[in-house]
Amino acid sequence: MQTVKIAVIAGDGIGTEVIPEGIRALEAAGRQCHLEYEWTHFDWSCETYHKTGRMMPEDGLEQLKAFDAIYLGAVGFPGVPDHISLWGLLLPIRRAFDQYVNLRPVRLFDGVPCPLANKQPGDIDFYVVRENVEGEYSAMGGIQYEGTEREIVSQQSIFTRHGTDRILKYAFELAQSREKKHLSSATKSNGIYHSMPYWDKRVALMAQQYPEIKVDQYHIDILTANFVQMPEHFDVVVGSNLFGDILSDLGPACTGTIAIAPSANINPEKTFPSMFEPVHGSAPDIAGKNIANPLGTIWAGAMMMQHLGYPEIHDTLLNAMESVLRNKNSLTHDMGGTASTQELGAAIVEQIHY
Ligand code: GGG
Repeated sequence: MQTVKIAVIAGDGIGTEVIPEGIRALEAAGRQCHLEYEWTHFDWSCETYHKTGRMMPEDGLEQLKAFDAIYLGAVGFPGVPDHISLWGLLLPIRRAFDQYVNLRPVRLFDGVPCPLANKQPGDIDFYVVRENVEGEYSAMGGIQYEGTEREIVSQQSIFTRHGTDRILKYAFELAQSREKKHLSSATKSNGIYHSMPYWDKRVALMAQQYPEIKVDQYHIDILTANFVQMPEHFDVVVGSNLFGDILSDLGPACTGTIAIAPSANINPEKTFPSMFEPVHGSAPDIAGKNIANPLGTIWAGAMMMQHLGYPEIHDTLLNAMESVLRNKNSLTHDMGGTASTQELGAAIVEQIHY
């Protein structure tokens, strides 16, 4: 028996409800492949912040280094400003462990009601590749004349050549591995003077190394319109930290629900543990009601196993998801059903054993 060591941070809100279902599904799929998990739970969250003034202990990142991967639910809860909860937990992990790729698949599944007209499963199947450690997510800048009429706030975005080129390379390689071989890049270079024309220039330069790939360079505004009007057009979409984040909520919303969407924060060199989470946040409005959809977390778990070298566990989980989604009785309310979080989780486990 092989064992993988996973650090679990369920976090806040519905994070604490969906993570147990993810673990249940991973256990069931792992058993079939003679794999064991060693789960170590960390109660780092906004509640911890209230008690200790920190989202995680001072040596939190050091503790996480010992694991093969990190499985995270969600962070953020009313009472703790969002920038404190993100900069106290999620963002330091992404940055310290150089998880510079945020890979977010978008797929329309049979059985999930699609809000767009005339779309069939298979029509929507693409990846958003989000730069994950620099760009607009920066703590650089500041406030002056605070509290006065002259108050000035500035916020800097950071785009390094190293950081831009490595995420573009990942996206080009991914596009190269796919049938359509089509890469779309998101910027706003008519309005954002320095960083976005720079990104466009690096895309055009790298495109020369990948002559088989069709490359489209979009402004983010028309790109979002195209996501809604013709999502079947896309294959691999690459964007900065902020644009990638926005696109990877919009994409799954076009497939019926963002709750199904996974997010893999990857350190491709495997120098550090990578982190896997659902795209969705802690959703305080539905927390405690047992109605959260656990599929984003289960799919994130599948991506974790793919990353750790167990593609058969990934496929088992994805096949189970595909089968369960065809049964309306198993769907949670965001997908038009009435099943609870645990009922949908149980349906996945049952399907794996089937
Ligand atoms: N699933 C983790 C979570 O809570 N995500 C919500 C969120 O706002 N994440 C910010 C980000 O991905 O940059």
